[in-house]
Amino acid sequence: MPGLTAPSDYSQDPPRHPSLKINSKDPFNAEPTREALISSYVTPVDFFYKRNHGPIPIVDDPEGYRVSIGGLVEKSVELSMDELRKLPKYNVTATLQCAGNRRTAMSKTRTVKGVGWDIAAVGNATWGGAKLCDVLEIIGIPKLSAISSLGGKHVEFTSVDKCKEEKGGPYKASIPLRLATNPGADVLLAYEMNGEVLNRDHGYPLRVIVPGVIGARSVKWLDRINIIKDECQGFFMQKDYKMFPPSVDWDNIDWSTRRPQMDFPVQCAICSLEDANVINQGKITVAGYAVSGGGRGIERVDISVDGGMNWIEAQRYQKDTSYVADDDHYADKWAWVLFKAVVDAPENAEVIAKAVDTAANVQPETVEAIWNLRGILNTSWHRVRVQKASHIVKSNL
Ligand SMILES: Nc1nc2c(c(=O)[nH]1)N[C@H]1C(S)=C(S)[C@@H](COP(=O)(O)O)O[C@H]1N2
Ligand SMILES: [Mo]
Repeated sequence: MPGLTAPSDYSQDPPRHPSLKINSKDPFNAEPTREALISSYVTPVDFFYKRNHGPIPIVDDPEGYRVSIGGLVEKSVELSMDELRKLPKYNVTATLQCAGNRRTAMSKTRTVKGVGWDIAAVGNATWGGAKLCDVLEIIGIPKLSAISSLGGKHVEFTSVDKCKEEKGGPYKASIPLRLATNPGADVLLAYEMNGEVLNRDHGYPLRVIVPGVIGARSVKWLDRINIIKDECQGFFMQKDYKMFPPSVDWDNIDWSTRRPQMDFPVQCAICSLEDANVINQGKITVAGYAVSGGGRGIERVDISVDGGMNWIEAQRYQKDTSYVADDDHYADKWAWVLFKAVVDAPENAEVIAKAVDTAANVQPETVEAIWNLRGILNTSWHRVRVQKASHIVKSNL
């Protein structure tokens, strides 16, 4: 597509904030420190995790850039950024979370394959752009459609980046048409992040944001949007980002037995403490984030300082808690909740957090119960072991 190209090496990747913890340099995969992650409700772009599978594409001609939209429909179009900006603009605050968030901890149970992430492969941004359902109307697909006139049931997003998993081809993924055409699902073609033009790492000039769904479906650097019959056949839909039971390992895996993961489950993590923090006697602050997928909000966050015998409820914070009556939801339904509890410092114990979402889904107690060979969706109770002594990481809540 004109305007957008992909380098074949990493020499033209953009500069990044030096405080990020780099989990892989080429491709660049990095997350903020725990402390930085909860220092603000809306995650600054610099501290937002970066998850790439190849070198960052370059927009050589912003005026000439077009995204093509077509496939199993009678009409196809090519839209410029100017044309996209003329459509109604929406700002949606949504938490993006990589399915690999907390993978490192899962690997401690049994080795898993994938980039090692601590607990910060997640961020909460205000995304600005056009709704995908409005764009699909231009090619003749009405709102709330499950199938297009020519039999398409998925919307496929294709980028231009060169990924080794795709044998040098571009990253791609799809979502069901019924999700893409649902105005309430808030699927965006985003060109802004936190009120600024998207930067290169996060998808400049245009990316998809699928709120409540694992980050892998929010394709960056959009080249084409195609209505296709069934789900996308790309690597990241078929041979990755699927949830397997603990009994499946590399010698007995059959990828075709599982569906591509879409919604993420209820999740939370403590960010004010590091493992093996040595703490003062007295009070400690247990603070972090909680989020659930599919538009399910967070009902409650429970904290224990005695290994899970006794629990207290944490305070929760969201920016906008107003109720939207016409659609029966809270304004921040896609966004995380920050939580905080001030508790007596334990002698030498595990501090635990677990969240409950609005559907009363809970996090699993152990990582063993949800171990899977790709190490995705580690949503087990978040545990931090602290010891008594002299240093504590302060929370900025
Ligand atoms: N084109 C493209 N889109 C992509 C990816 C990618 O490597 N290439 N990574 C995906 C994954 S796995 C995640 S978690 C999110 C990360 O988005 P971020 O880097 O803006 O945080 O982008 C998704 N979209
Ligand atoms: Mo991801």
